Amino acid sequence: MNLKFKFLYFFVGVLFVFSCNPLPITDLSTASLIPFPKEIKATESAFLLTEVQEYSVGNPDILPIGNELSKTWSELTSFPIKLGTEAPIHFALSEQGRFSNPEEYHLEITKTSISLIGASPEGVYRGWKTLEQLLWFSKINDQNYLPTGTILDAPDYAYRGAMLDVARHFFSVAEVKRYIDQLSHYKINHLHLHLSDDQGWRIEIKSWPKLTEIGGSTEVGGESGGFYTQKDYQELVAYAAERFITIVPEIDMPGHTNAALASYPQLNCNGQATDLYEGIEVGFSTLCVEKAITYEFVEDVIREISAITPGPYFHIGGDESHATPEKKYITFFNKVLPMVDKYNKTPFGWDEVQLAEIQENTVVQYWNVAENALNAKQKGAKVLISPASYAYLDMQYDSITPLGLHWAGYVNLKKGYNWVPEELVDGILKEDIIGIEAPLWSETITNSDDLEFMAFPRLPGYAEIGWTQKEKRNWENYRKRLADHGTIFDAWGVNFYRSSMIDWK
Ligand code: TNX
Repeated sequence: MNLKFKFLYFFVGVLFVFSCNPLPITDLSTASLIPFPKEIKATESAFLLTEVQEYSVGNPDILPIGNELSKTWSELTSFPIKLGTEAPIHFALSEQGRFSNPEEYHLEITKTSISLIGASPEGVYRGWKTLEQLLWFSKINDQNYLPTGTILDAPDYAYRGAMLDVARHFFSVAEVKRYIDQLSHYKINHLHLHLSDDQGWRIEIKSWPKLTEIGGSTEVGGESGGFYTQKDYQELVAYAAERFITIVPEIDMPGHTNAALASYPQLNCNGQATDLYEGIEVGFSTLCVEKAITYEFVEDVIREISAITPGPYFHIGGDESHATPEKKYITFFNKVLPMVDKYNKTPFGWDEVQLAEIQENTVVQYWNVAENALNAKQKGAKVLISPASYAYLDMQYDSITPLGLHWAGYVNLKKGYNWVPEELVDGILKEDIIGIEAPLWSETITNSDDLEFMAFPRLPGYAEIGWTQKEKRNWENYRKRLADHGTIFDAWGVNFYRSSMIDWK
């Protein structure tokens, strides 16, 4: 062959290599998604992140999610995308009636497009969080593409919650927002705030200002405590709502009320204010059930908080009221539960509250006594599953965990993950359960670092128990996926516990 032809062949060869650079073969079905989706079909090709400049949204209601998409896309891929029309990345709402669950979504990634369709803005948001995890995996694996395929997804349980005790130790607005961000990544949709306890009253009540002035002034260990103004609280509610998370406010009563009893002498049967309390004992305080002023107080609190809470629930506590005789406890809640209805909220209480005349709309949070959960069901109430021995984020992982308690046992990663809400209590069936919640009590937890050490990596496991059907959950598979999330926790700066059960990367 003469030299001219050799050159030509070489030139054509080079062109071929550059123009037909084959796309990588991928497998969307093995992506380390948490919570794991209902249905994944892989189409084994790739969507190149380098080739998009625009996204579009099909409805103004989902513009804020589009904004979040473009911000995160730029950060994770370093290729900015901006809002356009008929762009290759498109977020939209489904036509009426296509999906039955408001959180349902359909994500389709092809070689040239990404389409995310949600039953509602909430559904789009949940799907966006799936896409966001895929973007993270591309980043941590140094890949400039996403795997192709389709994901059809919807949650198993409607309520997937976390609880934060801001009473034993106060957490600032910024710290709570940081937790809300973390929860949103795992499709958690409720944050229950335990706003009062013996050691602190943490929310401004305008008609009873000393609650925060005095009752908010300390915390466990005697630090200066703190509280949310109603404005702060509304800011948290709004921040959570942007992430499709509903705040559930709790005012614990009639026990766990020393902070209120120290603030107002008239709430005590003997008319004398108690001392502020900085220890961690439980069960010694009670509101004075006989006094009329107790009910004026409780109603004012329910009214003021309900007025700034758009979510449907008001949690009235009711746990460990050991200083309230049972008859009085029942009298108290028979008066208080209708007040919650009066301010158009659904009453929520710890499992003991079933002793009172609960109505069918009540949600009973099973944390300790199975019989309470069963009785609640028999009375027609719904049950939220939060068993201390499986789902308490303040339980130590093992005997050498530097933070936390162990009265309900140690909860290592496998124990925390490997259980089924509807198989926990004989007689409590799936249809009786609204969902699951993982509470974090803060006797030993003082800041975001501590919080994250206890919540991560257990929290994603609870998110998966609430979202993913039990047939799709498997510890061996989960522990592999979680290992990839460790790299993401590091990138977020999350102080997580490096359990030896996981082969962290
Ligand atoms: C029990 S759980 C409590 C809390 C404590 C927690 C510590 C529940 C309804 N009551 O007052 O903070 O144990 O794990």
